Amino acid sequence: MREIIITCALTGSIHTPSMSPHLPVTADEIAKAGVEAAEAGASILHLHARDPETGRPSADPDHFRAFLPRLKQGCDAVLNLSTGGSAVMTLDERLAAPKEAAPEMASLNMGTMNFALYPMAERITDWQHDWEQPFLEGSDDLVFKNTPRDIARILTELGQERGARFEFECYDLGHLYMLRHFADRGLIEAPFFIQFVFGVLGGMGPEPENLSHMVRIADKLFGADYMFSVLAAGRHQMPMAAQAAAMGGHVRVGLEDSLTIARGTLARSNAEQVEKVRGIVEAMGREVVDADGARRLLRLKG
Ligand code: KMH
Ligand code: ZN
Repeated sequence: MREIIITCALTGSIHTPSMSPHLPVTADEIAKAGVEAAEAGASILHLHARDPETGRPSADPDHFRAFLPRLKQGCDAVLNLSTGGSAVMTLDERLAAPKEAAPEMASLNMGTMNFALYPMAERITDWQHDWEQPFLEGSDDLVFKNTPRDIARILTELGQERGARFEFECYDLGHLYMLRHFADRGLIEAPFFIQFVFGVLGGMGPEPENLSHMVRIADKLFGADYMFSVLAAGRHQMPMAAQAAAMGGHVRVGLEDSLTIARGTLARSNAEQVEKVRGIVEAMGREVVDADGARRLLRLKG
């Protein structure tokens, strides 16, 4: 495929404000980061909210309401609300804001897994040893719960009842079989937009062989009915994006996934990462689509 979608994940729930002064936290910062990322070439914005007082990840619909209208007004990008939230939120909490907002797109994590954050942080701190890691304490006992019943509920309440389509987050091979199961149950329709996630301890490691194998099995399970995108944590972000682009896939960048722009250098903004990945994929002959291009490719409700 010549056309390529760039997703930008603006803030997430893993990094803390003390790790980078550029991580967007307030509604103003998230809205500004999203508009800039869209101007730089991101056609999808993957969104989490934060409590502006503490910087902590938030599931509070008020915190989403504070930036969603501004993003809609300021850019045309597809708004993709996380249903993953953070591993310490309940599913009811994770679903509250997406149900209210009824977005075109939502993330959907395809299995229950460990979600350990120490090694991710270590990979980041390979380059910046003095960063604080306050809320990472205790992450060696976190279970990110996404049971088949949870997945079915998200598909029903956001997909069937509100018309959202999904970024299917697959951290491991078994998640592809879970996706096939839901396709067989008739709860999802092609084309499936699969986000391969690399570098979370509990999921697959950021090895080129893992991406090749995921694509090989996805080809067997879904044939022409799917597209893939790649996100990789920390310093693996750009190399794995380049591999995805070389293999005909789409790419995701953003400060949710990596705080740096190069070895030892913090990214000054989400847009800076979008510009960088755009340069890489265009140099490889791929054509970055705008938001309407992404809507067409992914058959979004618009
Ligand atoms: N933070 C990423 C590793 C979600 O928001 O649904 C995965 C993610 C999950 O983006
Ligand atoms: Zn996310």
